[in-house]
Parts: sequence; structure tokens; C-alpha cells
Amino acid sequence: MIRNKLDVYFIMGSQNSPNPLETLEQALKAGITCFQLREKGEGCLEGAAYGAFALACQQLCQRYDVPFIVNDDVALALKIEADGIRLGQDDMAITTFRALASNKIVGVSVHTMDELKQAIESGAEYAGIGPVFPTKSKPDAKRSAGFHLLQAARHAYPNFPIVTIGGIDECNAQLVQANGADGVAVISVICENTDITKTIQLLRGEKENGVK
Ligand code: 3NM
Repeated sequence: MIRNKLDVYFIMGSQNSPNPLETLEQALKAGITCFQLREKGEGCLEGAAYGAFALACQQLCQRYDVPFIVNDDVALALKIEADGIRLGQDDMAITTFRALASNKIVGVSVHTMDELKQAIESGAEYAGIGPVFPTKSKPDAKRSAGFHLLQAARHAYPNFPIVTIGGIDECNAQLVQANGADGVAVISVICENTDITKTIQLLRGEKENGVK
């Protein structure tokens, strides 16, 4: 059930960290609940190097029994048998993807209630809503929308899995969850932190002794 896996949803590509596999393994050890490979932007890997990096990330996720999701790249997700795909509004339609792979987790990024309704009706398993706060990790992100859409989405669909994204850190993660999110999707707060274990504890709402 994907809803239980959205708690701390870590997103990373090789461009986000000087030692991406080390960062991923530390994050897995510290208790991330889902991982998305997002190889995008300046300096990102291509071709065989991209494929090898994706496989290495997937193997680490398998070792820690954490779902491995691919951002946008349907061909890669199918080729390496990822657990799922995240699709944006300009990517392949959910129904088209489902026809290619019926058994994978499908997540969709939405920015309006209409897009959310459409995603649910097309069979998405979870939705991503963002950016809730300004982000420096996605240059083409839309203007931060605060909690308005998140609250409306939760009100309309009390049980649909929702993860929020954009500028989320240890300080605001609980606020996001209090406003209806099942979990937080983050890049920089993990990639740019030296104490990944403590960061993930705080994102999960745990005290430093691991207690909620
Ligand atoms: N998508 P950080 S914001 C990948 O709003 C991504 O759809 C967004 O990175 C969206 O945790 C974003 O460093 C970047 O702010 C999130």
C-alpha cells in the first residue's frame, strides 16, 4: 500500500550530491520510505552511465526494501523493472503507461483540483502536490502555492495518498502533514545535510531517540 510508503519520499539524481550512492545509502539506513531517481538538469548523466547509476540506486533500494520510482523516464522504468513511475502533466498519460505496465506504482504531479480528479479517475496511486514552499532545486517549478490545494485535495479525497513537495525541511515538515499530506518529498534537505539520520528523524516527526 503506497500510502504507508510516502512518509519520507527522497528524490535525487547524481547532480544533487557529490557522492550520490553514499547519500542514498545513508538515507536508506536512516529510514526513508520511498526513493525517486530524478536525473535532470545541468551535469546529469546520460546513456550507459545513466543506466548504470539507475541500476546501482535500484539495487540499494532493493537491499533496504524501499520502493524505487523513476521520474518521467518510462523507457528506463520499464527496462530496469522499477517499482513505479512519477509522471508530470506533460509526460505520458497514465492510461497509456498502464497499458504498458499494469503492475507498477503510478504517481502524478498535480497543480489543480481538476488535474487531481483526472489523475484519480485515470488510476494514479498517489499524487504529488507542490511546490508548497519556494524551492531552489527545480528552476522551472511553479510559484509556491502554500497549503490551499493540499487542504482542498484532502477535504475532497480523505483517503487518497498525497505527498507534498517543494522547500520542505525539518522545521516545516510537521506543518505540511498537519495540513493533510501523507508524507514529504524532499531533495535538498537530505542532499545538503551532513547529519542525514537526524534530518530524517525530524522529517518523520520523531525525537532524536526515535520516538514519535
Ligand atoms: N518538483 P527541494 S518542487 C522535484 O513543485 C520538484 O513539482 C517540485 O526539492 C514541484 O526539496 C521540486 O530541495 C524540488 O525543495 C524539490
